[in-house]
Amino acid sequence: MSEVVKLERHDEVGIVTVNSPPVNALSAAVRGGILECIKAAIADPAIKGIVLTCAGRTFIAGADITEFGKPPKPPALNDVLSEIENSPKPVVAAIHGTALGGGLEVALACHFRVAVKEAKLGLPEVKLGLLPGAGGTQRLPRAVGPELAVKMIVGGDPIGAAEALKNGLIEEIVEGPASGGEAFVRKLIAEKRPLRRLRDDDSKLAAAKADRSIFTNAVAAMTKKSRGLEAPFAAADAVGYAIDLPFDEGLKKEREGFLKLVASDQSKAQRYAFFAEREANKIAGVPDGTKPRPVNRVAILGAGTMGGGIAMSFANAGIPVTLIETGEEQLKRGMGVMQKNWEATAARGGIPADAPAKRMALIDGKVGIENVGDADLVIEAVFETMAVKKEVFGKLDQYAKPGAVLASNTSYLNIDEIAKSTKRPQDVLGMHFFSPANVMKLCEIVRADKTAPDALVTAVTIARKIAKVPAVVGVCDGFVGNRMLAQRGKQAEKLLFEGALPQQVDAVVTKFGMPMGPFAMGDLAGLDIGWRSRKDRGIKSEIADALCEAGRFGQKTGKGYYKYEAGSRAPLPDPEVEKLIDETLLRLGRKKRVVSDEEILERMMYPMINEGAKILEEGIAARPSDIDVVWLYGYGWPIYRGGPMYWADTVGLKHIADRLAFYAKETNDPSLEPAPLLKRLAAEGKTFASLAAASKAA
Ligand code: 3H9
Repeated sequence: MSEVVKLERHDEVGIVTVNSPPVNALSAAVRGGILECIKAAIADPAIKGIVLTCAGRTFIAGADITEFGKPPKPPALNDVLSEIENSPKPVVAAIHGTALGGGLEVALACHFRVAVKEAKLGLPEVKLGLLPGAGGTQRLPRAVGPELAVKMIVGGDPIGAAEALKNGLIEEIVEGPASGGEAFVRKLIAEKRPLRRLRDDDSKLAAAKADRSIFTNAVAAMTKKSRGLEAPFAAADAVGYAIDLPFDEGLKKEREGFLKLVASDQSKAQRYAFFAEREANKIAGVPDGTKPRPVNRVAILGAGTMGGGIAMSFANAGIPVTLIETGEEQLKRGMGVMQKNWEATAARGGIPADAPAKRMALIDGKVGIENVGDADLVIEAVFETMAVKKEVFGKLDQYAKPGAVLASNTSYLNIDEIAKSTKRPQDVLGMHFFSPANVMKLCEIVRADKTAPDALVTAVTIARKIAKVPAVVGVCDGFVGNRMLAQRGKQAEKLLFEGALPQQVDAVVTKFGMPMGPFAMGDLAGLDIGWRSRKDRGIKSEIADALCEAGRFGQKTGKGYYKYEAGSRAPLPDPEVEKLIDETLLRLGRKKRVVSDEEILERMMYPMINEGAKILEEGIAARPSDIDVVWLYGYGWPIYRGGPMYWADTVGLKHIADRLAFYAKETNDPSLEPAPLLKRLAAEGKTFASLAAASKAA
C-alpha cells in the first residue's frame, strides 16, 4: 500500500486521501499511489462511489516541479487520469487550499468537483514557462467554455470557488472537503446521476466552433503583456486544439507542446525563478525556529509617494496602519492620493466597489511622530538624508513601544549609522520598497550589524504577508539592486560620449526584455535629482548637465533624453537631443564612433554582473539567486532569463570576464576589471550556481 496515498471505506464510499506534504505535489510516489487506490476502489464491490481528497493545507498543487528535466518515472500522469476518468463508479474531487496545474487536471479528470469556499483553482503552468500537460487545455474549455479557459490557462491566475461554481467548474461549495465530498457522492449514488466525463462533452465548445473570434479575441486580450514569452502563445494554441480537434488528438498535441516547453531555456529559467523566490525566504545565519514578533499594527512615517504606497500595501492585506505626517496639509494630500488610487482601481474592476472605503478605514492618519506608540512595526519613509533619518530614529526611541521593529525605507543610506541614533539597534533594519510601492513586489530587507534575528524574521514574514517578495541584503551603498544599477547607468552615460544615442541604448535593453532602458528610466525618475546631487558633490556629467541646463528634466517637463507629447508617457527620440550631444562632444573634443548593439548589450549587462560578483564576495547577498530575485521583482528583469546571475551562467562566466577585461582596456575604465570572484569562477570553468550548490552542501 502506498505511503502517501490511502484508501479508506466509509460504507459504500471509498475515500482516497493524498498526504504528501508540503503541497501534495504529484511526485511519482503520489501518482503511483493514486493509481493504486483508484484501482482498488474500483475493484472493491462494496464501494459505489469515490472521493479524491487531500490531507494537510492544500489539494494537489501540481506536478512535482523538481522532477522536470529528469528521466520520467512511471506512471505517467495522463495514465492515472485515464484510470480515473474511465472509472465506472463516480469519482469526486473534494478540494481545499489550491488545486493548481496537475492538481486541477486531476480534478478535471474526476466526474465531479466540489470545493470549500476559500479554495482556489487554476492552471498556472505558463508562469513556469509551460502549458498544462495532462489534459488541462482540453478538459478546462469543455468545463467552463473557451473564454474563461483562455483567461485561466494563458493568464495563469487561479479563480475562487464562487467563480468556479458560477462557471460550472465545480458542482457545489461544501463545508469540509472530505465530509462535503462524501455527502456529495452519497447523493450521486442515491440519485444514480450519470457520470460526467468532460472528454465526451463538447457542449461548451459549440459557440467558439461556430464563431472562432470568441477564442481569438480572448487570446489577443490575454497575450497583450506576453512580449518575449513562448509559453502563453503555445498554451493558447493548445486551447485552440480543444476547439478544432477530437479530444484524443487534442491531448496528443497538448502533450507535444508541453514536452517542447519543458525542455526550453525559458521554462528552465522560470522554474529556477520559482525556487529562487522560495530560497529567498530562508535567511542565512538565523537560528532554526526563530519566530517572528507579532505585528498587528504598522506605523508609517511620511505620506508621500513612498509612504502612501507602503501604507496601501498593508491596507490591501487587511493590516491596520497609522499614517503619520508632520502637518495636516501633507496628511490630507497623502490620504487623498491613496483614496484616488483605490477608486481608480475599483473603477477598472480591479477590486470590489466597496474596497476603497474598507481600505481607507484601515488607515488612521495622524500628525506627529508621538503617535507611533501602538505600532509593532514602524516604517520610516521621510526625506532621504542621513541627518533627517537620525533625528527621526532618535525620536522613535522615545515613542515606539519596546520590541517594535524599526525600519527605514532608505534606498541607499547606511542602516548601521541610522541604528546608532537609537538605544535599540537590535530592532533596526531596512525595508526598501520600490516605487510604486503598492505595485512593485520586491522588498529588500536590509540586515544591519546589530539587527536581531527575530527582527529580521519579522520583516521577512510581514513582507510576505503583504504579498511582497523579500530578499535579505547587507548594508552597502544602494544595497543590491541600486548598487548594480549604478554600474549600468555609468556605462550608459559613457556610451553617449562614444557615439551611441539614448534611443539606441534603450532599444537594446528593451529588446533584451527589460521594461525600460536607462534613459527612459531617467526621464521617468526626473533628471534634476541627479543634477542637483552632482552639483552638491562637485561632479560633472556634461551631457546630462547640458540637458538639465536646457530645462529638460524628463517626463515632468515633457522633455529629457526624449520628448513627450502632452499627456503621453511614450518616449519620442528628439533631434534636439542628438544636436545637444553632438555639440557637447565637439566642445569636449570627443570623436564619435559606431557602437554596435552587441557592445551596448555587453556594456549594459556585464558590469552589473561584475558588481553582483562583488556583492556575493562581500556577503551583501547570501546567494546568487537572491540577487536574481531582486532583479526579477524590483526591476522587471525578464523572468524567462532567470535573473542576471542565472543569465550570466548561461552566457558563460569566462566569456563575461574576458569581455569585461577587454572593455576595461579599450575604454580605459578600471571599474570594468573583472571582480576576483568572477575571475576565479571563470578560470575554474564554474558557474555562480556552483556557489549556491556548494554552500547548500556545506
Ligand atoms: C504542472 O502541474 C504541470 C502539469 O500540467 C503537467 C504534468 C505532466 N513542486 O510556495 P510555498 C514547494 S506544473 C515541487 O513556500 P505557499 C516549495 O518549493 C506545476 N515543490 O508555500 C516550498 O518548498 P520549501 C503547477 C513545490 O503556501 C514548499 O513547497 N503548479 C511545488 O506560500 C512550500 O511552497 C504550480 O505552479 C511543486 N509544484 O504556497 C504551483 N509547489 O519549503 C506552485 C510548492 O522547501 N506552487 N513546492 O522552500 C505554488 O504556487 C505555491 O507553492 C502554493 C503554496 C500556492 C501551492
